[in-house]
Amino acid sequence: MYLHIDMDYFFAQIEEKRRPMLKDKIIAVCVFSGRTEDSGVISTVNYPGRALGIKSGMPIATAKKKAPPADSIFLPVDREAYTQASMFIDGIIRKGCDKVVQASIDEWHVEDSDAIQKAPKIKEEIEKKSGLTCSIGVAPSLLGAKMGASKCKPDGLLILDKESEEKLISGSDVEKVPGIGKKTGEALRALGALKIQDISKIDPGNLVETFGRKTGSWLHELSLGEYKSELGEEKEQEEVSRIGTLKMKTRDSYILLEKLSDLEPEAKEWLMEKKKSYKTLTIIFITEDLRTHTKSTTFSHPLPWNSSTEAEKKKLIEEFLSENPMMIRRIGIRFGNFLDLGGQTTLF
Ligand code: TTP
Ligand code: MG
Ligand code: MG
Repeated sequence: MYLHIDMDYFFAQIEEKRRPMLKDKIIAVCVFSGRTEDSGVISTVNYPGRALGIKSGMPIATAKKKAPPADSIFLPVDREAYTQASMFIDGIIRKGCDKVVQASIDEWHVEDSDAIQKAPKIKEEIEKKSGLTCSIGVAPSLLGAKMGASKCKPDGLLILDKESEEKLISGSDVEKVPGIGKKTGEALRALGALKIQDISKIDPGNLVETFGRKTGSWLHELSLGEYKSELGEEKEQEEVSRIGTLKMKTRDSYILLEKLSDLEPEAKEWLMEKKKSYKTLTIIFITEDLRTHTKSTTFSHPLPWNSSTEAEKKKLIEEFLSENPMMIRRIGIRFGNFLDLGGQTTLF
């Protein structure tokens, strides 16, 4: 059996947990682009906000028109906090199950013969330890588990057997099935298939001709109730970072550099363990208005984890200070663009 675990209104739920008084208010997490005060899009919103039609990807200005100002708060993304929460939850899931693939920042795929027993326990454990709710679908296929989780959101658990899985998928509107995008959905509708089960009436040859061999045969199988599942490959970590709060707001580059030196060894733990080198160094600045800014440099040659980057850090800090007049509240360091050092372990 497969499990699909997806956190509920993830970024907004983390913000809500930090500010329990706002629980019944509209909490929208925003990607501010900085061009004007309201330029940018909604990253996610809690359920009171969804009830008013606010959703991910919507321009912030449009969302603000839908939300009464007294009842709503628009916050900037705090990616570091969400990544930390995601890593913490990842640890809880891996402790309970063997075959786990993290599919996105708030989503996990699990294959487990004991899934039905484990699912409620994992859900409870996540909530107890992180204070956050998730929704879990359990089904004979990963597609069924995924659709089950969406169906029981928020704070739900839905266990499907073969029969109820097939009922859910075959009775679903075509565009509600993960993997069927807007274009494919429209083309299927044009061929007369509104629901997955209707696809079985389309000649398979016609499907292959319209959608290509891979998608065409996948759609045909889907309509017959054949759902193949693979957990897929786990994506390797692409970057590591640590961020810290300064004792006081500052623009003093010496203090900023000192804070970075504290954070750097923690950020590099994973690099060191995996003997990786990196090509990109990023400094993260969170200014007094709580907005996040970054400054990066990419080296022409990969640097081993233990090389010194004092000069580059200083340069990035000075560049930032010259462009932005605000005080800095938190600062962080990120390493990315990894390369294996292979046999060159003598470097250490
Ligand atoms: P989702 O799991 O798609 O959404 P969600 O967790 O906010 O809500 P749901 O309860 O329906 O699962 O995405 C996880 C996070 O990814 C989300 O909290 C914010 C971020 N995100 C964006 O930044 N932009 C987007 O367009 C989407 C869909 C998500
Ligand atoms: Mg989610
Ligand atoms: Mg998700």
